This record gives sequence, C-alpha cells and structure tokens, in this order.
Amino acid sequence: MNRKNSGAEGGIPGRPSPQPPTVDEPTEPREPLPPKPDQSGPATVSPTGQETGADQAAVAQAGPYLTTAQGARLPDTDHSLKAGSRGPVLLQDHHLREKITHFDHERIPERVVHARGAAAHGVFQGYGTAAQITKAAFLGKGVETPVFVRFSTVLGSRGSADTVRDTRGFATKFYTTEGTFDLVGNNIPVFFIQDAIKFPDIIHAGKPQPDREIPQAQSAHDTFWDFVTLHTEATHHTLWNMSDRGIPRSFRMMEGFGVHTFRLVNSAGATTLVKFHWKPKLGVHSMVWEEAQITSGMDPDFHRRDLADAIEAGAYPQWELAVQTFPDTPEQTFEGIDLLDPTNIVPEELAPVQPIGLLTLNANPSNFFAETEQVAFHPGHLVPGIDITDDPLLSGRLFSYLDTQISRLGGPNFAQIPVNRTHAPVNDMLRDGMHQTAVHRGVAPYRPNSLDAGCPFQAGADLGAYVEVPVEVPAAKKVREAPDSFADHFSQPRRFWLSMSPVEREHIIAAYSFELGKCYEQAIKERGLKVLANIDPELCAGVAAALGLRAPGPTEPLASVEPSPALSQLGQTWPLDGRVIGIVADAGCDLDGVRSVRQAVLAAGMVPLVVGPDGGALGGGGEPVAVQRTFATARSIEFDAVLLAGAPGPAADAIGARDAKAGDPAAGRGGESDPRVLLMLSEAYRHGKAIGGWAGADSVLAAAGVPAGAPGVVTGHGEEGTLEEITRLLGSHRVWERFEAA
Ligand code: HDE
Repeated sequence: MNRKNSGAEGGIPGRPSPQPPTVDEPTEPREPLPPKPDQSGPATVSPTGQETGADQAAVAQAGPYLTTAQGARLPDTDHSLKAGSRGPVLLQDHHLREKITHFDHERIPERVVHARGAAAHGVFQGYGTAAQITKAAFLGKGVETPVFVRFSTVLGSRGSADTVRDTRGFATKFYTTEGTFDLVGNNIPVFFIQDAIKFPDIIHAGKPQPDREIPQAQSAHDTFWDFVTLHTEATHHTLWNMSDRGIPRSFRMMEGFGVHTFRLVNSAGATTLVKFHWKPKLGVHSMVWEEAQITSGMDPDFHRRDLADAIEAGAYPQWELAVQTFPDTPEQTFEGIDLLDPTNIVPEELAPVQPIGLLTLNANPSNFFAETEQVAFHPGHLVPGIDITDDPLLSGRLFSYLDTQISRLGGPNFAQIPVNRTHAPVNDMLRDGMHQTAVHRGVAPYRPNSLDAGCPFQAGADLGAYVEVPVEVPAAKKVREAPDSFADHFSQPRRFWLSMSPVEREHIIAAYSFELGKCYEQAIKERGLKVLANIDPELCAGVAAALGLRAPGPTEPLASVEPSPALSQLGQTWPLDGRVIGIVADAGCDLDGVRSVRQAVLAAGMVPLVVGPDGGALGGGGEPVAVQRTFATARSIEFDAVLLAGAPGPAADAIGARDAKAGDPAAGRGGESDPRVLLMLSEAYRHGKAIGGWAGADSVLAAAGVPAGAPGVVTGHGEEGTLEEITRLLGSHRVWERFEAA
C-alpha cells in the first residue's frame, strides 16, 4: 500500500478512513536475505553439461560461467585489455578495475583485541534447572537454541600463533526466540582491571611495543610487566596467565567464565546475583611451556585445527553452562567477597557451580571471513530474565563493543550480516547507513505516528519486553574513585597459589622466571619480585633464584586464606575423546600390531596417526598400513602419547643416514635411529606424555634417553597391554610424576 495515500487518525476528507490498529507491523520484519548466488550451492554441472561430481557445499561458484559482479559473462579473466598484445593496458578495462578494486578492499580492520580466533556453530539445550531464578525462555527444560561460539587469544594479531601464553576469549551467541543473548567471556574468571577506563592502558602495555612492534602475541616484555607490577589489581589475573591456564591444550578443554556478576530475574520479579561458568566435558587441560613454544612454530594453527578436526570427526565438544548464585543484597558481597570487583572469584567450595544447560558444538563455519571474522558480540545483548550489575568494568564494555564494531564492520548495519542476524523477528526503526541491505517499506519509521496507524506498539514485560530490573540506586556523590573493598589485591592471588599442586606451582615459577627474564629493565624485574613476595615467599624465592636476584620480603602481611581445591587441574580422570596417538613404525616393525592398535585407538574415540619414515604406506604381509605423518612432517606436539611398534630405521632424507641405509639393509634395527624419532621421544618424555613400545622398541627409547621403567614409559606388555596402559595414563592427561616437583 502507498502510505502517502493512507488515512491519518481522524480521517482527512477525500482520503480513505483510518485503519484500526492491528498487531501486523507496517514495516515488514526483516526477513533473512536470500543467499547471494555465491553463497548458495555451487554448480555441479560443467559448461558442457557434464556432472562435475563436485560437492555442493565445498565449491565456491554458483554457475557454470564466470561473470562480473553485475552478472555479465566474461570471455577472459587472465589478460588485461591492451592496445596490442605488447601494448599499454587500457583504462577502459572495467573487468580489470573491478577485480583489482575488490581485491584491494578484501581486508577489514582486525579486532583491536581478540583478533585471532576460531569459531563453531552448535546448539544449547536448557536443563530447566534455572527456572526458579530466571524467566529466560532459552534456559527452559529441553529448549534448544542455536549458538555460535568464538574462541580467541587476546593480544596477538590475526596471523599470530594459537599456543602463546595469554587469556582466551570464549564468546557465545545464543540465537534465542526472545532476541540474541551474548555471553562474552574468557577462560580466566578474573580481569586485570576493575574499571573499564583502564582498558586502553592494559592493552597498550600488553600489545607489541610501539617503537619496533615486538614482541608479537606475548606478554613477556617490559611494557606489560611495567604496567602489571605498578598496577597491583592486575596481580590475580596475571597469576592465572602464568599458570597452566595460560596455555590450554585445546579450546575444547578450557573452562569459560562470564567474569562479572550478572543479575537474573524470574517471572515474579525476584532477583538473584550469579556468576556464569562453562564446564568442559573433557576437563581442563594445558600444554607445558616448551610444548606450547614448539607448537607456535610447528603448527601455529594448532587450536584452530584441533577444534575443526574434532567437529569434522564427530567428536563434538560439549560444555555445561552453570551458575554460582548469591542473594541480591544491597551490599552485593558474598562471604566478604565483593561481587562487583571483577578481580575476585567466589571459590566453588563456598558457592557450588550448578549446571543449567548443555552446549554442543557440532558444525564448522563454512566461510571464515563471513562468520568467524564478521561475528559481533556485545555484553549488552541481553534477553528478559538476564540483567547486568554495576560492575564498573562491565559498564565500560557495554559502551565499547558496539562502538568498535561500527569501525571494524564499516558502519552501523552489521546486525544484517547473516551470522549476526537475530532469530527473533526484528521490527526496529533503524534506517539507512553504510551497507544497508534491507529494503524497508513504508514512510513512518518513527513513533508516535499516525500514518502507520500507531504501529509498532511497545510491549510490556507481560508481552515479552526486556524491562530493566528497577534496582535502587543509593544516593551518592559524583566521584572518580573505587570503593575501599576494591583495595585488596593479594588475598585472592594467594588463595590461587595455595590451591595449586606442586607441579602446577613449579610451572608458575617457571612462567614468571621466563617472562620477567625477558624484560630488559632491572627495575621491572625487581618490582615483579616485590609483587610476588606479597603472594607467597616460595613463589618469590623460586623466581628470584631463576633471575639471579635477591628475594624481597612482603610489604603487607600475607592474607590468611583457605585453598580452593577446585582451582587445581590435577587429580581427576577425564574422557579421552579426540586424543591423538602417534604410532611410529617402518616396514620392518610389527605391522600387525600397528593395525590392531589403530583399530583399538579408533574404537576408544581417539585418533591414531601412523608416523613412518617416508610417505605412502608400510607394506609387508596383510593390508598396507597408510602413513599419515612422516619423520619430516611430524613432531611430538601433535600427539598426546607416542607408541613405537618396534625399532624403526631412519627415513630416506635423514641426514647422514642414507649411506648407512644403502650399505646395511638392517640399519635402524636396534642400531641406527632417525634423529627426528629420537627428538620426538625425548620431547614426549620431557613434556610428561605417555610413551609405549613393544617388539624391540627398548633400544630406540634408550637411544632417545628415555629411562626404562620411568613413570609413564610402558614396555614389555605387547601391543594390546601397552595400549591399555597408555589409555589409563591418558585419563589424567599427563604423567605428572615426571615433573621434578612431583
Ligand atoms: Fe572485551 N573487547 N573488553 N573483554 N572481549 C572486545 O570487541 C573491552 C573484557 C572479550 O570473539 C572488543 O568486537 C573493554 C572482559 C571477548 O569477537 C572490544 C573491556 C572480557 C572478545 C572489547 C573488555 C572480555 C572481546 C574488540 C574492559 C571477559 C572477543 C573486538 C572494560 C569477560 C569477541 C570487539 C569476539 C572483544 C572491549 C574486557 C571478553 C574492543 C573496554 C572482562 C571474548 O570492544
């Protein structure tokens, strides 16, 4: 209908009568746009009409003929239009200019933080257990909600390595029927700062130094340590980063935290304060530092690959969403812990973590840029039943995300990008702007209006509107200051330290020693030790010894706190889904054993990778055994455990081994081993990984310096017994007894 001619309220002579108000929106809800041709299934028919057999989902193009963006078919995309084959290129070549211009603008600014990430689609299923404390519909029993989750590092650029020491982002977009809810969290439950106004400071300090732009994706440099040692509210978060939590084994094996305290509200209007947790079904596991460093070079995409491979293999990672609940008192404290201070946790022993739903990631994105890169999370994307608190860090975030996305995604219309579209009907009055793709109808995107018969109407809470909880705001003076309770910077770090096992403490000391050891300024190292002295004397003394400095004493009395055993990653047994077992063999090894071990590993839901001297397959009796990795392409970091099916000889490309091999067909049998196999075994040993061997593997283990009978070194059991023992060892992730402290 042409709204220019429609009646206004009261009617105008000669015009049609006013329409009765209806709930039909005059401006159509924004339907998802039909896919562009290059987003829909590609052609599976060649120009000559033959089936190409191409997988619909895997091919980029939509039709048999190449065209310009305007749909004109192209005769040639390999040569510019020239005045003669050796002559100058002509400006009138529109195809050349369109192709190059589009290419020139293919990149968008990377995120100012969390630039490096990987994501997956999935589903969230509510348990219904939160019904008493929140009216959020997606938490209802059995309700299924599509989700998109992006994991990230914080400091590095888009192309940086995955396994650096850093906090990890864990951002979840729930496409609920009541609007989109984003839980934009991290794998560490506390933050460096208590007030958002400090965010540019911590990030400027942590990012590469501005003069030479080094180091990339590292906190091990002067400016980071300068800031966090001067600004001691950062101590707790820094300690978590220096613990094994800073180098996760896999995104699939990380916890997630909402960090801030949120306020839930139920249908009767009663409120409860909560902290959100994600608990991974596979447990919380980490790399060891040397392994993480090697991985940064050998496979900078390690976490990205691990997530995508697991999902592709059907080993869907799962987390339970859980809440710690606290009474919503005016003080907003719990057992003396200030719930508005984001440098605090509440120990699980004081407030149990109660599961309220299950997240399953079950599909990889089909286009990294369109989905993982363009997704836009926002802590202010809330649904009825979930509200915020006055945590001053959260308040700043509520401003920052939309603001940064306007420049990163080129204007205010990025909610129309497919991955950002809500699954709830949209009837906003937002119009125009850069990259507007909706074709809005009507003439009255304003309220109140009469031309659209008063539509759209405002809903009340009874009709599902998001109504902020009318919390009391106490009368106060306008000030720039923090409450006194925010001044305790050391008791929570001390609790974390006291909760660690000896091996975890050894790792923390090594991490501080490495990071402070990389600083050039002596004063920063000394100040670092002063901070550690206020956490614990053993920690301070260990780091001081490694730096060759004197350990100072504390400047304030050490807090008397109870440890929280839940903070330690050790001591439990976990499922093995997706664990990777390297099976090293050559044609002279026990190939029957390799075949049966492969089958058993697969049956246990793990991934067997056969590592051979050269590519191809290992022959010799029965089916050939396919080689997935060669001595040249494999490194210990890829495997959670390494098995030796005998005593493999060197590969054809092993330095100095070729001649020995040519002269002696038995080279390698109990004598010569490939140096890369020896390296793999010694690394696996140092990194606390289970190692097993049979059929004469002992000589190779000895050559690698792996002591016979050491913890987690399994020999003399045949292939079946070896795998059984290795599987048992993997349940606790690593052979912790190998580390000195144990
Ligand atoms: Fe963020 N943060 N942040 N952050 N954050 C961003 O938003 C910011 C904070 C977190 O995968 C940015 O779209 C401020 C805490 C994740 O796309 C930016 C403050 C927590 C992601 C921003 C914080 C987070 C971001 C950059 C201090 C855990 C990645 C790009 C007040 C609870 C989301 C963007 C993704 C990204 C601002 C602190 C988590 C600049 C101002 C605390 C997981 O808006």
